Amino acid sequence: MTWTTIGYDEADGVAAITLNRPDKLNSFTPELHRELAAALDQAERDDGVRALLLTGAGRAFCAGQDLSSLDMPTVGDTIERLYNKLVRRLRDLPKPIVCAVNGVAAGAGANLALACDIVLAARSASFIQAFCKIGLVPDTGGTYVLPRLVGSARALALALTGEPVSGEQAAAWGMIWRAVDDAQLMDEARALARRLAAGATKGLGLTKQALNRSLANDLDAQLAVERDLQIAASRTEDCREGIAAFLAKRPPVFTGR
Ligand code: T3D
Repeated sequence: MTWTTIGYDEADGVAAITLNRPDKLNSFTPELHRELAAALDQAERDDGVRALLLTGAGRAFCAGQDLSSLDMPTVGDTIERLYNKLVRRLRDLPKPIVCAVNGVAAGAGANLALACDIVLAARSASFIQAFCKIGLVPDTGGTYVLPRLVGSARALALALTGEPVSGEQAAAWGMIWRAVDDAQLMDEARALARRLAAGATKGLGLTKQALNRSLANDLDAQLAVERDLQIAASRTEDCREGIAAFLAKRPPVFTGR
């Protein structure tokens, strides 16, 4: 497949997807949405892909919706059909997704990053809930994840002021996993994605599901989720291999099955 607004490559069990409209800070057009959705489909379908890495080309990660192609009368439809679908897709994808935030992540771009499973950011990157500056409301799951990640006080202040949060501050607040020196970001993110891809990836997919479901559950419901997902994990070849390797005092060789 030929891509025009993203880059896609597969190596070492990792599908690396790069948002690629650097002149417009990788902002979302309908074409970028289409290609990103197709890339996620391809990465999910391909058994050789066991982890994903998402990043941006150039100096930005993603500046959210391309404002020159924002169509006000169809905003609700665009949100439901494209942004909401994208967030659900990332959350439901049964393979771990690492996000490397290489620069500014604004509007839907900030919340796209936060919808991924493990987020690394360059120290110089920034997260901006830019919506308030153009009279819009945070979307792409921002009002769901932000208060859960940083608490209501910070979530509200970020959404109401649109103040940037640096990579370093985002890590200190628990909004992301880690801030990394700019020059090290892609090496660290690739190494992390490769490490996940070499792991017991069926189990990692189930783990992701368990943690995502816990956000809406009480303890009893979540204990039931853990029981059911543990049954599924215990039936994987990788679980058998992990236990056999432990007992034989050798490193496990996981195959993602
Ligand atoms: O129906 C729906 O789609 C609703 C959904 C909405 C979801 C949303 O994401 S709404 C929020 C949209 N995003 C924004 O409001 C952010 C807009 N961008 C900015 O505020 C700034 O560009 C940044 C803070 C991200 C970066 O600032 P800076 O000074 O580093 O760069 P810049 O000079 O502003 O931008 C560089 C170029 O990218 C420039 O183009 P030019 O003049 O060189 O040809 C700029 O126009 C372009 N650009 C940046 N962001 C967008 C964009 N072009 C279109 N849409 C953008 N979002």
